[in-house]
Amino acid sequence: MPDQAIVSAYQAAKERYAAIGVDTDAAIRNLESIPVSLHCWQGDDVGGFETAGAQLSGGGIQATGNYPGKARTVAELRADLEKAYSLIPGKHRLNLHASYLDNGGKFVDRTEIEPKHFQSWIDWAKANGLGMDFNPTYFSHPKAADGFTLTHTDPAIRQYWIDHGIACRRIGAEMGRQLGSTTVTNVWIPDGYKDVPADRTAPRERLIDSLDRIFAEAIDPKLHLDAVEAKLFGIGAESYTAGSAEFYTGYAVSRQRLLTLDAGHYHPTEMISEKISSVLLFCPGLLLHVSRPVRWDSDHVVLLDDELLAIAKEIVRSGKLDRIHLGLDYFDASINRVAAWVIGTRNMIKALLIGLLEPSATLRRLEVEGDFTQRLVLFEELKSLPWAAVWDYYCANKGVPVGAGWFDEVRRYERDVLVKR
Ligand code: RNT
Ligand code: ZN
Repeated sequence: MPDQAIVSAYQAAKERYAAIGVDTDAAIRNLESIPVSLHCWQGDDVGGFETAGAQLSGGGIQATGNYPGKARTVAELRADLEKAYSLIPGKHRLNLHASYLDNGGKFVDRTEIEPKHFQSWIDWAKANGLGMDFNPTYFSHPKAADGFTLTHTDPAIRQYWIDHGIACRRIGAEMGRQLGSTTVTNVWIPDGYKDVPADRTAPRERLIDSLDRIFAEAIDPKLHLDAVEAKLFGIGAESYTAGSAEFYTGYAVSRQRLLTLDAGHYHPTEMISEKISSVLLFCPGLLLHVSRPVRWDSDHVVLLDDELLAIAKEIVRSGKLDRIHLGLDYFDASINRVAAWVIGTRNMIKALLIGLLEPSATLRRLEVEGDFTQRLVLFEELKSLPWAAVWDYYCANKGVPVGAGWFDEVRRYERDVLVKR
């Protein structure tokens, strides 16, 4: 049971919200039903476990920093994740990349991977009450070293990556089946040109063909859903990205797949919060990669900033939570990696709570009536309502530390476990 101070603060907050027509108990009930998919790659700087000491290479993405304690094995990554989940209120998910397979120390090529190479992850997820999401890995591999995968001009290399995609969907479906919770498998490829291309069309034609081949096998959507992730540019692919926003919007709509919106994959003043409502009108669903771009697609830890709040509010306002899959995507190696997970995920959940505490019916009525003055008054007033008391109460009820107390636990873990690696 939460202590008395937390309960009294909650009771006071409940009354304040009730006065504007918001039921805080209902908001809490809704909040517990929204899982966030934690990205495995924050734990080891996108290294993976294909070979001992594997490191992120290529793909136009980069983790910077060398904070001590990076997970080097499947067991270490699981221990770190368990620590993070224990400090985050609610039941969530794990988002795994194919390169994080458990191969028992024996190299398995990406076209050869099978559900059995992920069985220990599935068992672990089941034991921890987590759903799973999945991703083929189109980087950190000799066949991706020149920056091209599904758009490759060499038919053999392109086929290799198509086969990887096919293998990953089967694995994703098996995760969904065993865990009884739909797995979203997200295709992101780095393919693009550093300098101005002569032909922007041909790589995109090859990409359509590759994706169609990957998705050819019908899979029960209750077990598994496909998502495709657009991007603007990458390091070394500054001038052209085959899988651009327009490309994947067209692809996802025409093939009725999920579109992935990553907060760092658009022009700097373009916000994904603005895109959610449109995508939901045309695609069967949406996968969010909540991230934070600083000047570029830098994948900084998610803060409780204006854009995070805008994303969360759009998710809630859509009323289409069953079609929105919520994942995080950042990797900061310059700070404690477990803390990075906890900060970003707690912020995401806080933002959702703030969204759920909106008096949406009133705001919509004011808007329809054309009373934009009062709409603005209410929006501004909401900012100082005591949502933090509801958040503290939620954390206490879920048995996770209230306030920054969770960091003591991470410090202890750093001292006892991480620095000894
Ligand atoms: C890269 C994409 C992609 C990756 C992960 C590791 O820019 O955002 O989602 O971050 O697949
Ligand atoms: Zn992403």
